[in-house]
Amino acid sequence: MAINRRVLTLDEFTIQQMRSIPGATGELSGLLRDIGLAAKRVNVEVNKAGLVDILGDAGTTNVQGEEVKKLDIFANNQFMGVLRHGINCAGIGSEEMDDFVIFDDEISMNSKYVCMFDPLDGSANIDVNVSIGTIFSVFKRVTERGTPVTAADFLQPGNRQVAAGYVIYGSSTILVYATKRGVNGFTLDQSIGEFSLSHPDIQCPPTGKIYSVNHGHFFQYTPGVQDYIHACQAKNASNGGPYTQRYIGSMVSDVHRNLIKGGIFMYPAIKDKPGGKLRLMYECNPFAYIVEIAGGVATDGTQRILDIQPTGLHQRTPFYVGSKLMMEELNSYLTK
Ligand code: P6P
Repeated sequence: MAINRRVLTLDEFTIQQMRSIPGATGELSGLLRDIGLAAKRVNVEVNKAGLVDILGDAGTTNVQGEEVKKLDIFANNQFMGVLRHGINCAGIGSEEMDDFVIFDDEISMNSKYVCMFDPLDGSANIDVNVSIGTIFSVFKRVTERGTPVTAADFLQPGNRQVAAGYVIYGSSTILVYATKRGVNGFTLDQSIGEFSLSHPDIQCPPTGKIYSVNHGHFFQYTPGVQDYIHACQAKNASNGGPYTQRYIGSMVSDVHRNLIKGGIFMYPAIKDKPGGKLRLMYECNPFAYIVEIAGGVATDGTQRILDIQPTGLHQRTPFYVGSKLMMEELNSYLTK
């Protein structure tokens, strides 16, 4: 029977990518396949949430002081388990874990990569059936293989990522990942249980008509941010508008939509979050890497997200990301 080569599965795609890179060892491809496996297991639980006792709060709070949902813990355990028992990851940092986790068996310690995860972003939306997602970032370790990883392996600037991606558990389940070779999206084909290439070579449109921000915080934003939001509201057919405001409150969905259609997503600093709400290492760095590879821009309002030298696993940052020309217009307001 002829094999349908038109639609590659994630596994086929990562192996094809590996074959085209001289000297590739296949470890990164294997790591991405491991992440895809864990995402499929999380997807099963997310899709039946509400039918089984996995909704609601776990009765604990995480290092961020936020209520942990049962699905948060399940997702964290899935990604931790697959990577710990795989052969491609030496340790992980997770939103759900106070400190990074060293995989101290001999095979894991000999692995080349470490990962950062937000296992289930937007989990406050779980109980009301709004789409949620997983976000991940991959670094090559800087310490010697064969030894336990250290903080230095994780606290690298985002410009040293070798891959990053996200999974959206929504109307369909899609995994998007980027390497320096490009951004590609894979939709879970339930008939074969495989992520299949659906969005090859994703490019972020240079401009768009969607702006995403929480208007409820408007009076806490700086004048520059407020002026840019007013400029978005004033757009009309004569100056690239009219714009639409879209804000789901689930970062993976908001940024994914704007990546595909063109747009800008903003989470500025506010009074009770002067350093911003979103985390640098496992939310902003991965999306900044993906969007930049796709042709967009990501800053903290003053510098490239990917150039920030991290000082802590869970540090936060103001976050602006999206279409190049829209980000340039935003910057003209922030630097006035
Ligand atoms: P707010 C979800 O909790 C999250 O971390 C992101 O997914 C989302 O973009 C943001 O927070 C929403 O925050 O303050 O607007 O509800």
